[in-house]
Amino acid sequence: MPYHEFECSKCIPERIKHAVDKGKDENLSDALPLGYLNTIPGTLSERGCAYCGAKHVIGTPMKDVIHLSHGPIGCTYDTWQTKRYISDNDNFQIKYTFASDMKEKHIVFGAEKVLKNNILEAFKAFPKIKRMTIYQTCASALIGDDIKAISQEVMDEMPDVDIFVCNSPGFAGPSQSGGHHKINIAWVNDKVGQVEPTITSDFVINYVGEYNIQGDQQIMQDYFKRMGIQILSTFTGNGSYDDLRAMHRAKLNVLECARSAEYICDELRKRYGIPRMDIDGFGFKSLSGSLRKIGLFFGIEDRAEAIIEEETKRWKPELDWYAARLKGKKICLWPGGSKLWHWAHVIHEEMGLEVVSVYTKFGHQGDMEKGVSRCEVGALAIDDPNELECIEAMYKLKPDVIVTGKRPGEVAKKIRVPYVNVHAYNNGPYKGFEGWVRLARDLYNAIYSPIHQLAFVDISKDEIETDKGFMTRQ
Ligand code: CFM
Repeated sequence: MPYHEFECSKCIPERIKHAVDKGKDENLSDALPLGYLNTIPGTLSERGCAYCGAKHVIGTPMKDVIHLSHGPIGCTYDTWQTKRYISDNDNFQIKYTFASDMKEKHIVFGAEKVLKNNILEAFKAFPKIKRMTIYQTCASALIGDDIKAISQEVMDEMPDVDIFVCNSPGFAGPSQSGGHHKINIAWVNDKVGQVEPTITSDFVINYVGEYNIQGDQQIMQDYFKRMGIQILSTFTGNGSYDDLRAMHRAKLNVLECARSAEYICDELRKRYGIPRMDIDGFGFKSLSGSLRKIGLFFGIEDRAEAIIEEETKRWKPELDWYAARLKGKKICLWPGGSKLWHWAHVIHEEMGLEVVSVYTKFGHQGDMEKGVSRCEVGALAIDDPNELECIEAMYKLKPDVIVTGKRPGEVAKKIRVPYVNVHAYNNGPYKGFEGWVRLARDLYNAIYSPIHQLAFVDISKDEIETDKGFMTRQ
């Protein structure tokens, strides 16, 4: 059913252009949904802000750093811990969160003094940590506090510390994607080139756009190491601040999430001549192709083939067990940006699921283009869907499972659609051969869990009465 016939599209007619039924929509069949525009006032978007994109997505996975927000406490609190980007540094970066705790009086009189005190206090409290990132927020940006000047003052007084400042307030873009861009550029401008690494291999890479959700990065790192590749830095999952200052010495940038980190790869290519290679760690087929590509680049294809063979032999039977049980089940995909197209085809080809919708919170036009071209005919594609659209679409599409984040996921559960958390994961990692099996297992557990029989709304019935008439199924 075309989206423009949805009841909720009548509330905000401008939203119609943000949705397409692939191959079924008479008015829009040749078009893509509009994407990466400012959120339409009145629609309750599920997007994050540019501060969140800079700090929460990209900055804070760095493991040996005090991450401090210069702003009200809520900004820090809301970006603390929810993504489970673990590290081998005793998870320092997710255990603690730091904020200058701006109050109304600071808005009037300025907060530079309070910021400096906070920086010194934080270093004093954790004397082994000598690196810090500071994130501007809307509040500190609007009053114009000069964070860089304060940081320089501290670095002059304490020569053994280094501080990175990210000026990406919440309003610096239509969504978290604006913050990805800002922090990519700030890092390459301010920090890359400051540390000279020890090179131990002929095959040296930066592994970029990978955030180590529940250990994703460590799984992939294992494959690279078995191929004899030296990983100079990881941007930024399980990443070390000083390793990331040495990114300019890699021979190749291996880029996983192009949506969030293509900017730094493109800059490293321009400034240091390092080529960019886009890869994909999700799904047996995509991952095998990616390892082959890297092998080919360095002339070590045989090492890649050996890993592919060993891992496939080990994990394929388990994947097939789940695929036999997932076959024909309907799935809604609602990630942020790049998982949309990383998953749109492999989840069907390798797990047998029917992809009935592809939504993106903040994907750009290119992300939607790739997602729509890879998913099946009839799938509903929506850019930046709001909660109402999501609920109505679930009533119409009748999915067996939705993969999304916490907020929409909890709503889905209430209408008896099981959800798997693809932002923080249920029981990841989901990358790598074994990770892909874990995702299949979590989808299987979600769909077949008997708990759903106890829910208070039965989505299999057509006459659902709610206080919102439009939720009644046709
Ligand atoms: Fe890249 Fe990400 Fe994603 Fe993203 Fe994200 Fe994420 Fe995501 Mo949540 S960097 S675009 S801003 S793959 S946090 S690890 S899961 S929305 S699809």
